[in-house]
Amino acid sequence: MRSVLLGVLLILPLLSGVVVAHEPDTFTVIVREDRHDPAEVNLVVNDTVQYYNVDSRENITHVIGLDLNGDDDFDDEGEFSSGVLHSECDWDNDTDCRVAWIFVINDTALVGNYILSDIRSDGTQIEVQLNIAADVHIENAPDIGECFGDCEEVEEEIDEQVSTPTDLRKSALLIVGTVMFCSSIIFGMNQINRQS
Ligand SMILES: [Ca+2]
Ligand SMILES: [Ca+2]
Repeated sequence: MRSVLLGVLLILPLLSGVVVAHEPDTFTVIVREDRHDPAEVNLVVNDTVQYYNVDSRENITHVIGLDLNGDDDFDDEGEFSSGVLHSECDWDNDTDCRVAWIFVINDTALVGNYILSDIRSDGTQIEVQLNIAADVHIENAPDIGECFGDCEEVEEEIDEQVSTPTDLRKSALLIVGTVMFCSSIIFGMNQINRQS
C-alpha cells in the first residue's frame, strides 16, 4: 500500500508538468482626453488590464465597457463596464470614487475579441479593442490510457491494490483445498505403508 502511494506521489508532478501555465501579466492602458494608449490590448486568460483615466478636463468622466446592443449604456445582458472613472478622487469624502478600472480576466467565458466603448460624460465616445485568448498550452500530452514514464511497475502495484475480497476468498479456498489434497495423499500413503 505504501509503495502504491509513493508511486502515485511520484507520478503527480509528471502529470501536472504536462500543462504549462501562462504567467499572469498586467497591462496598463492610459485613458486620455481623445484616445487610449494603447488603443488595442491582447490578453490571455488570467492576465489583468488596468485602464487609468488621466483626462483631467473639469467635470469630464469616462465609462469604458462592452455595449453589445449599441444603446450607449452598459446595463444590458452580457455587457460589462468600468463604472464611472474620474481623473482624481477625494477618497476621504468619497470612498467609491475611481480613477482606474482594474479588470482581472479570471474567467474562460471572457475569451473573445471585444470592441469596447469609452463613453465620456460630455456625450462623445470612442471605440477601443480588447482581445482575450484562452490560456491553453498542452505540450506532448499522452493520449488517455497511454503510458508515459515508469508505469509498468505502477500498473502492477495498482493490480495488487485492487485485489477484491472475492479474489482473496478464492485464494484461501485454493490453499485449503491443496493442503487437504496433500494431506489425503500422505494419509493414503501411510495407510498403504502400514498394510504392506
Ligand atoms: Ca447596452
Ligand atoms: Ca441598456
